[in-house]
Amino acid sequence: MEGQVKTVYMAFSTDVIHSGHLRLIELAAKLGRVIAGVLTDEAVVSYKRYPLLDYAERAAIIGNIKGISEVVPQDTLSYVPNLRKYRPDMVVHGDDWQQGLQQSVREETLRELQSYGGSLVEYPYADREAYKLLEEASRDRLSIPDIRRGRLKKLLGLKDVVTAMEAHSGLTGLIVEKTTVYHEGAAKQFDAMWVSSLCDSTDKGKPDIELVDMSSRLRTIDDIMEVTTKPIILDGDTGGLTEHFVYNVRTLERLGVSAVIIEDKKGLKKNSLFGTSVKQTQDEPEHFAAKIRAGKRAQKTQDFMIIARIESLILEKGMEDALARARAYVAAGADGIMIHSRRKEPTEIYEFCDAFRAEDKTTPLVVVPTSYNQVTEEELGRHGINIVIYANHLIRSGFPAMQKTAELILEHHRSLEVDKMCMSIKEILTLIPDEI
Ligand code: SPV
Ligand code: MG
Repeated sequence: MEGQVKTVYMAFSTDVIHSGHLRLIELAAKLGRVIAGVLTDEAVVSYKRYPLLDYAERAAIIGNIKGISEVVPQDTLSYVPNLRKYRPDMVVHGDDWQQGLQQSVREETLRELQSYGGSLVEYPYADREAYKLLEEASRDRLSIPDIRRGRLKKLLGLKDVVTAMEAHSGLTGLIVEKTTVYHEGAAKQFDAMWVSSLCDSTDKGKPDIELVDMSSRLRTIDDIMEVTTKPIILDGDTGGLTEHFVYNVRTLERLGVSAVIIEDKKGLKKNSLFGTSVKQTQDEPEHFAAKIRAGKRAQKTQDFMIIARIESLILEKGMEDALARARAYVAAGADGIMIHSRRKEPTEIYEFCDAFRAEDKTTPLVVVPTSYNQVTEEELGRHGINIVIYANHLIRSGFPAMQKTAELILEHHRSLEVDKMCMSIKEILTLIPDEI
């Protein structure tokens, strides 16, 4: 209606307000009554770094800025659900979202606005060096051990299913840190990193038999930590001798690792996916529970997690054995249970998780769906699973690509034929910035 105050919608995911935001709000307020959609913590972590301030803090700050009339939560990176709910006359945004990941969010917003006669108003984005430095400082804060360590527990509180992808070097760490996709109205990133014994050993050309010692594992973790901010879950193999494990718990905590997962095997450890085709011995439940208790006593902070991995299904010891061990390990203080299987179907995993959840509603459950990889995270979530680990996929995809490249050069006595498989020289030169 003529003369009626228009409504203007803006979305905010930032926890660092600067003059660029204030200027945009000032311009938006001239157009009408401004509704600020503040992205929930879950929506923020779906596409960028973990917020330093939680939703309530960010909503309170934004709600108090001059020119903002109302604050509402925005549950997804996509504007569409809120546009349908509030039907604003306009959306105001900086023109920076015309490129990159946000491009699809913009297109979707435009389509939705056009469907009911709304319009998009864009102002030049203030790309000041100082703003970039602020963002970098926020990232630096997230990589500080005390801040990074507790993030896995926070994510478990925030999301139904937390995903972890394996990383075995600074470079693969960067892939896990930065890869983002936008699909059907939602952005998605991995939540955490799994430092796999298999991949860490393989990358060093060694077998996965606890031969790569803790000093070397710590070196890998440090390489990853230097260039990333996401929480780290360490594959701690058997945890070694209890007398050594307690020292390692403190070291990992001090470094800012969020969780260690130890498996209930003893003697020479072989990779679980060998199953019973090689000799592997399961530890006595009492002995393994004592190792967990010792680790829990040794830890200094509240937020570090020791997760017990049960190998009963791998070693064909039966469901009852697995469930009894789960009870014993939780009673010993385990902060989570990982149940592993090498079957092609998820049946035994679901049977275990359903039975476990019937008696324990809260202890986080962790799975590694390598052999039963047809299952989706959503399906696993419906069986009470909280952490899904993609345990070896970057090394398994990287290796064949490198091998093929080596073969082609040998075949052709030159490198022209591999060019189409390689990233450009410009890309590799600029992939890692010179400065931090
Ligand atoms: C690893 O990634 O090293 C694991 C998981 O322990 S698995 O290889 O499936 O045993
Ligand atoms: Mg392992």
